[in-house]
Amino acid sequence: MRIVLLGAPGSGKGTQTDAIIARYGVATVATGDLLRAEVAAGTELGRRAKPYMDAGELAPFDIVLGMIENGLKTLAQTNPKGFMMDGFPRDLAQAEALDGLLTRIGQPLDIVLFFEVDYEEIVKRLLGRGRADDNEETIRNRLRVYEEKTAPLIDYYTRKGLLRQVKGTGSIEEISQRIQAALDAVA
Ligand code: B4P
Repeated sequence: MRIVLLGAPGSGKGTQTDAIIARYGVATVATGDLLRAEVAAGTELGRRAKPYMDAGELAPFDIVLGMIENGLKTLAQTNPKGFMMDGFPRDLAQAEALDGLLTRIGQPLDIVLFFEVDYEEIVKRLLGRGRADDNEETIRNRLRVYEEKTAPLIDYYTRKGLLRQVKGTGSIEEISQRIQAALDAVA
C-alpha cells in the first residue's frame, strides 16, 4: 500500500506511524525526521535547512526533493508492501513532483489520509512537546504556512479521489482505529 499522511504540524502524523507500520508492513519516509537528522549531523544540507525550520517555514524545495527521491527509490525496490510519506508533500510543487516521481517508478498512491485537528488543540499539543521549533511564535507561523501552502492539497487529492478524512482528536488508540478502518477499505 502507498500512503501519504496529510495534516497540520502537530496533527499527530508522526505519532501514528508506528501503528501503521506494524499493521501494514509499509516503510516510512518522514521529511521532518530526515531534516532533523541532517541538522544534528551538521551536514551542509542541515545547515541550509535549519534557519527555515527554526522559523517554521518550509525548507527549500531542492533539499527536500533530493531526500525524497533517494529515500523513495530505495524503499520502492526493497519493500514490496509499499511506503508511507509523513510530512511530504507540503505544497503543490512538492505534490506535483511526487506525482511525477511515482509515475516514473510505476508506483501510484493508493490513499491520502488527512488528519483533521483544530489549531488551538495543535498549539496546546506542541507547546507541551517542547521540541526546538515548538515555541509559540514558530508554531503560529508553521500553522500560517500550513494554511497557505499545504491545506490546498486537501482539494488536490480530493479531486484525484484519493483523500480520506480522519478525525485527529481523541485518544491515540481511537485515532489508530479510525486510520485502520480507512486503510482496510483500500488494502
Ligand atoms: P514535521 O516534523 O513534519 O512536523 P511535526 O510538528 O512533528 O508534525 P506531526 O504531525 O508529525 O506531529 P506529532 O505526531 O509529532 O516538520 C517540522 C519542520 O520540518 C517543518 O516546520 C519544516 O520546516 C520542515 N519540513 C518537514 N517536511 C518538509 C517538507 N516536505 N518541505 C519543506 N519543509 C519540511 O504530534 C505532535 C504532538 O502531539 C506530540 O507531542 C504528540 O505526543 C501529540 N499528540 C499526537 N497525537 C495526540 C492525541 N491524539 N492527543 C493528544 N496529543 C497528541
